[in-house]
Amino acid sequence: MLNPSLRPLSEGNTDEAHEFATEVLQGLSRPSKTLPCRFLYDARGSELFEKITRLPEYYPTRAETSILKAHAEEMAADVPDGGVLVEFGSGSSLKTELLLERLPRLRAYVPVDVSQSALADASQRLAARFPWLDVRPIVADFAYPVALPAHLAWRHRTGFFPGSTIGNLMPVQASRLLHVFRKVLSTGGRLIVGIDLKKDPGKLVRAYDDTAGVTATFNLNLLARINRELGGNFDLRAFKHRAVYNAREGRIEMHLVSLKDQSVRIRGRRIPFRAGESVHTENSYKYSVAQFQDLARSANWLPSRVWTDPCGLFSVHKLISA
Ligand code: AVJ
Repeated sequence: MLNPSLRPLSEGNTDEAHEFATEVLQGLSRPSKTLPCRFLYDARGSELFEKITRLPEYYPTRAETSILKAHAEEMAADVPDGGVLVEFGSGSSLKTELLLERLPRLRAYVPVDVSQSALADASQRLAARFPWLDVRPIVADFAYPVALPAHLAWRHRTGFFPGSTIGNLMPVQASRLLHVFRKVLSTGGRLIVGIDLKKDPGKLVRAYDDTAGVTATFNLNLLARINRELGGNFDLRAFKHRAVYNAREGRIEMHLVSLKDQSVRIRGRRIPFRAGESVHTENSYKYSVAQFQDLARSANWLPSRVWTDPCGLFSVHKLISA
């Protein structure tokens, strides 16, 4: 064991399995069927998403990484010596290394994630690579305010939320999340947040419906997960992945479309599907720079700088807590 601080602290304790069952049955009982997108990311789903990030059609990860590589110096410039970097939904913390390389006088790094194993792996790797850094992982859902370890309480905080994860949320929920981050990061705190930009709908749809079918497998894994964990009997060949751009809402939508009239049993309940009926599984909102700045202002953040890649595919914003 390296350092006892690397053992992730746990906050809250949701009953995952029970919650999964309840929300699946609720979502599939609605007139327009839905399944919450956070359940896409079990171990298999996270592995498939990792594969998505390497697909030729899926530009966001590469575009954001190129922005971080080109501008990490400027992003790190006003993080004060002795400050703390808090990452929300840190996962494998790969992009974070690009910032940490530029922050030799950072005091502590606090990755927050629901996956205890991802946190433990990333924390060990970062502690080895940046030995001066106090790495303090917290197992928690970033949708709720987390308390930083007491010895870091008074230090300046910078938040990091890359990956366009905020695009999963409806704008009102995104605004609420930015309010929560303000609470965690305090007045004067900073937030560096990545968000995908609006662009040609054809390019967007191809990014979410790749020719190799990885995104289809990722989406269908949600049904496989219901079969595995809730004893469901979905026939995965009787549902088809569909990605559409909803221009009115400014979002990519992922759906699973029933290819025939059928019914499925889940936890002893029978759920009917008509041919062509769809289950809405995920949204990925796209923002112009001005739209995202308006969203930030709605949550009392002051837009500061914005960086984009040369092709204008993706944006990284720096916000200052008002
Ligand atoms: C992880 C939410 C950023 O919206 O681009 C990718 C999820 N879903 N392909 C995105 C996703 C299908 C991804 N985020």
